[in-house]
Amino acid sequence: MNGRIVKIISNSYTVSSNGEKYNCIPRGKFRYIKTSPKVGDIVEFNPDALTIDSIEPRINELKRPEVANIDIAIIVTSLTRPDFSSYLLDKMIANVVLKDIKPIIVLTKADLLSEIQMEEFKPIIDYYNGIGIPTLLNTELDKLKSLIKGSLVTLTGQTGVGKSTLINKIKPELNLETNDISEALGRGKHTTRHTEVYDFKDFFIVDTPGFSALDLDILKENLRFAFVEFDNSCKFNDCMHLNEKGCRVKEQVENHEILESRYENYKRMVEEYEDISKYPKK
Ligand SMILES: Nc1nc2c(ncn2[C@@H]2O[C@H](COP(=O)(O)OP(=O)(O)OP(=O)(O)O)[C@@H](O)[C@H]2O)c(=O)[nH]1
Ligand SMILES: [Mg+2]
Ligand SMILES: [Zn+2]
Repeated sequence: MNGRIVKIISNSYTVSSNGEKYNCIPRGKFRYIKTSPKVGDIVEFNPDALTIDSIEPRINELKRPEVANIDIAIIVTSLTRPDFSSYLLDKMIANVVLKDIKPIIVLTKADLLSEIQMEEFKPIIDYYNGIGIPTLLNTELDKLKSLIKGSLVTLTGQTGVGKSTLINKIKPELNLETNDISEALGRGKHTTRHTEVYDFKDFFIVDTPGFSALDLDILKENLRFAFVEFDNSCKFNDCMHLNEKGCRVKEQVENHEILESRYENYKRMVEEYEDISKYPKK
């Protein structure tokens, strides 16, 4: 039979098929090939032996969070507690866009900001909306629901930003565990510890464990295509937009067509790549 993996807890894989759920274990052969099943995978399974026998080819996959066949990633970012990081935000966006996963930014904890502090975020919100990445607050639930209709959606974001809280806002009955960040960090643990798909009929949302650090999951030479507003038609078609002559992107920055932090974050990611490549690959 065919089904979708909707939950993984250690070595127990829950497969959903025709409205039924089956707790399966993967057959031994998965240990010998490099891939292991991920939440979102379509699999062939045996409902009697409760084994997963094979994984259908994936449309896409992410390493963090560990999910497959995703249509939309809701990038959950807090404006405070933890502090807003445009670098982490741009990295999360870069990690998903080249995989044909549509990013949506959901900002949380605006209620903890003063009006003046909130004003400072307005141009940033407008900018991302302007480059085609819908950006909204976690209070704009109707807008969010209409954007994700018919999709398999993953949540992604640092620990404590409010991913599980967002799911609870959409469906309070789920009553997912959430924790104040000081407490969560004090224990050195993430509140959500497994990845699970929640079925909202009109859409599916995957809650995922948060992270404290995130690696780039794209090739360095593709980084410039992960910044959707970059005009890559420079004089040299392998232009990395650093100090090359005839660079269109640098022109865009000078003309204020690109948000300064976006370009700075791009350069920092290129540098980070340089740092990584100094070390041997694992
Ligand atoms: N004031 C305020 N608090 C929020 C908001 N969203 C979430 N929180 C709080 O932030 C804390 C962390 O929320 P969680 O939903 O557990 O965060 P998470 O992203 O699921 O964290 P992990 O599961 O560890 O990855 C909780 O105490 C929430 O009540 C918000 O919009 N405003
Ligand atoms: Mg959580
Ligand atoms: Zn260039």
